[in-house]
Amino acid sequence: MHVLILGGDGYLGWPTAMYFSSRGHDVTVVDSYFRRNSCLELDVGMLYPLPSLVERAKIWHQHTGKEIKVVIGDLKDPEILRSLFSGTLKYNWAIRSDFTGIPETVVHYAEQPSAPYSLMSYKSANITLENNLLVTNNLMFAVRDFERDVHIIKLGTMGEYGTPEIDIEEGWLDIQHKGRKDRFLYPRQAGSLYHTSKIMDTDLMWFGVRMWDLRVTDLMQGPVYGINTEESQVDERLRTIFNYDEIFGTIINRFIVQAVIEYPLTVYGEGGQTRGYLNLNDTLQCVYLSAENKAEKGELRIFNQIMETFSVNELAEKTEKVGRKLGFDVKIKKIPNPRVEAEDHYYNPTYQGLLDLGVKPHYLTDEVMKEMFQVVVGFKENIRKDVIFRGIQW
Ligand code: USQ
Repeated sequence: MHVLILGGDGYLGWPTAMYFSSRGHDVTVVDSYFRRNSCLELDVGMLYPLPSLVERAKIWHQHTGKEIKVVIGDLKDPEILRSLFSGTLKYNWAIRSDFTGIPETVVHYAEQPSAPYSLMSYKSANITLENNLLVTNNLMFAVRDFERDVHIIKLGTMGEYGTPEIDIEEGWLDIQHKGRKDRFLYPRQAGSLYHTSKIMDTDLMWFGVRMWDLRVTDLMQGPVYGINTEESQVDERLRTIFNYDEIFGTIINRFIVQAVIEYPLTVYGEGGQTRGYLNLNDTLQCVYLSAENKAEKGELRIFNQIMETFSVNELAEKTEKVGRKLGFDVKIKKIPNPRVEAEDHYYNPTYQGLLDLGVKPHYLTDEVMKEMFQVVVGFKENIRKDVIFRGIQW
């Protein structure tokens, strides 16, 4: 299979590229370096330095003999996106620089992924909306114009649903109204502008499916945690980008870093906020199995991509327990919630579709947390306290 990974430099993109490549597929990654550049601009630091995308592809090739082709470009520009389908693209790195051809599968991660970033200011809100919607729209039109059979796997987010008082279904809801029935997208009501941009993406894709019979899988993913994957064991320079700051870090990764430097765990508000979580290794399985089992033509297939649910308090207690066993003086501190979100709410999402496809979940066990602690401890000297909490208000 020829797989195009948009956003191939990111936390999920790079591990996905190696995962497909190690299983024998032709992989091309595209990235604008938005995340790296933003980390520099906002001065938020990273746990460890990261080779460039081209360097990573070269390291991967040295160890495995496999080629991941690299394109550095901004997919907001429709011509750049279209060049990936027309063959007029310029690879920044490839062993064989001939065009691999129109991809069978496009994995679309090329989005501004941070809720706090989207609410820093009207400018960052505009950057989020502009990037996320234009890239998605450019992709939809490229597929419409060049090859409608391409399977688009788009990363959505569980946050699109918000925290409704009823069970969350996998994407769709059957509605009975005045004696008649129909099936609609499950109601969406996001808690940040980033999450709102993902709702708009879903709507774009749903439009493309209805108008042009596109094949789309939307993976409604919860916050991901983890550092190592099987492929990154080959060489530690192949590890994914790892942020622990307030803007780009997600909660479990942040809590482990905080515990290592004995910074009181930043529980926002009452800590009853409950979300569905999954291990980085499970993201890879989910995307891979979705690619192997395509959506039908004219189908918007939606899976809820989570493996278990936790409240913020439960995550803090788990981190405290494992950290204490490892000898860290872990403390928990409730701080006024900078976000506008329910802190005590009903949460009962369904997540069966990906398990039915064959995903074997990795759960957040003490052992899994311990392994993360061990990696983080190795970079303890790099951890900056000043980026952990700056208090970006909604
Ligand atoms: N939280 C804390 N303390 C912290 C950080 C977060 O209490 O130090 C709380 C937040 O208030 C929130 C929950 O933990 O209730 C999750 O926050 P998060 O920052 O880990 O995740 P979120 O902002 O929701 O976004 C992340 C990813 C995003 C993805 C989303 C999935 O950045 O790309 O789409 O998780 S979901 O949350 O299901 O929408």
